[in-house]
Amino acid sequence: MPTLLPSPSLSINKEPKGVQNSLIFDASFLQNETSIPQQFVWPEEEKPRLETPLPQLYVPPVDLKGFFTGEPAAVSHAAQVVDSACRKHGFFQVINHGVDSRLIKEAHKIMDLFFGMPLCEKQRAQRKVGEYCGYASSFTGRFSSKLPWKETLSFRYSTDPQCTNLVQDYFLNVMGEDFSHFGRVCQEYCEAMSKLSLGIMELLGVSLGIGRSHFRDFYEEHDSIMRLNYYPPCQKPDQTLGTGPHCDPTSLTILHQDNIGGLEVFVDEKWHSIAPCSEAFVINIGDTFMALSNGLYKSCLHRAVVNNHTPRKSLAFFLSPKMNKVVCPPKALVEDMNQRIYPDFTWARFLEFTQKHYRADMDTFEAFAKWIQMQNDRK
Ligand SMILES: O=C(O)CCC(=O)C(=O)O
Repeated sequence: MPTLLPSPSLSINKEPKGVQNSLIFDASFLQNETSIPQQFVWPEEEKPRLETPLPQLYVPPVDLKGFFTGEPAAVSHAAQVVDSACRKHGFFQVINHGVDSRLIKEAHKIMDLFFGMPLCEKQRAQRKVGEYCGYASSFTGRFSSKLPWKETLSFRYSTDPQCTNLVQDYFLNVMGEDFSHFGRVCQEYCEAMSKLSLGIMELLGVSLGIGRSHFRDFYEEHDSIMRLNYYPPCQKPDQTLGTGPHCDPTSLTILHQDNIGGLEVFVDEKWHSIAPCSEAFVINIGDTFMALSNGLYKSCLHRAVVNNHTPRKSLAFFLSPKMNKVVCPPKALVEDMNQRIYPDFTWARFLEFTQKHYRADMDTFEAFAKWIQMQNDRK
């Protein structure tokens, strides 16, 4: 096994005496390393099997144009396709979604610029401990393990009237004037995602038989997260993962992946790949919407693999309700045959829980319920 030696890729922070030295992921160097640090090597049973191509998951493309215009046959077809995909695994794709392809291309372009900068430049937006916004790459201590082979840049998008230029202002504050174009593109992209997510909420309302407005109204005000994922090449792609297996705790994810491929979904006890399609967004249901649909729609385990030749990019918009909104399924989805399975909760509480305790191999809501109980007992 390679030893973790100080190198240009792994800048050593000299911590105060008694605190473990830490090492930071610098893609510009690490992508050429043939022996990858132990912290990035995943256990045998979780490593991706790259020698044989995975079966492809059929993720039905849903044509949103007809749905948005309200053409009855198109509405009923879209609802039926979404319903069957969401009951099985929660993944589908949308095409003719109304998001300008020039905006998507521009977003990919500025990602290349950002992640292509030297590490010290990117670190101007460094994520602070306990926060979810900012630039993050793996931070390795001696005992860290199963680290993802990627860099990310995350920021908040909110519909709060006080936050009209939240994204743009964020970049202006942390990166300065030179990043005003970058901030504008990210702001515009989030606005497009916000609009699209509300359209998809209408579709989910129709597919669940409760009408267009219920979920749209629920999410009309939202407090969401945008994350740019950048996966540098890795010389040992069969030993590591770009994003480890996880379910999204949020409500709905809208993902745009470039044409490299790497997204995989765990369905019927097997990993399946999702072929990239630049005209489509991949949509998946998150844990919060699974609870809101009273378990009818599934939030499914997924991950991303890396390769040894080309960087891969994806843009993920995670729709979430306002922090204090109580997540409770509509009465029409609760009946004798389909009793309540999840407790009422606010997104703020669930977010806190997932940030502190999330593990891919646990039953999230069982653990969440125990955590709430424990906190109540302490009062
Ligand atoms: O990059 C991808 O394809 C998946 C990203 C993802 O699952 C995430 O950011 O949570």
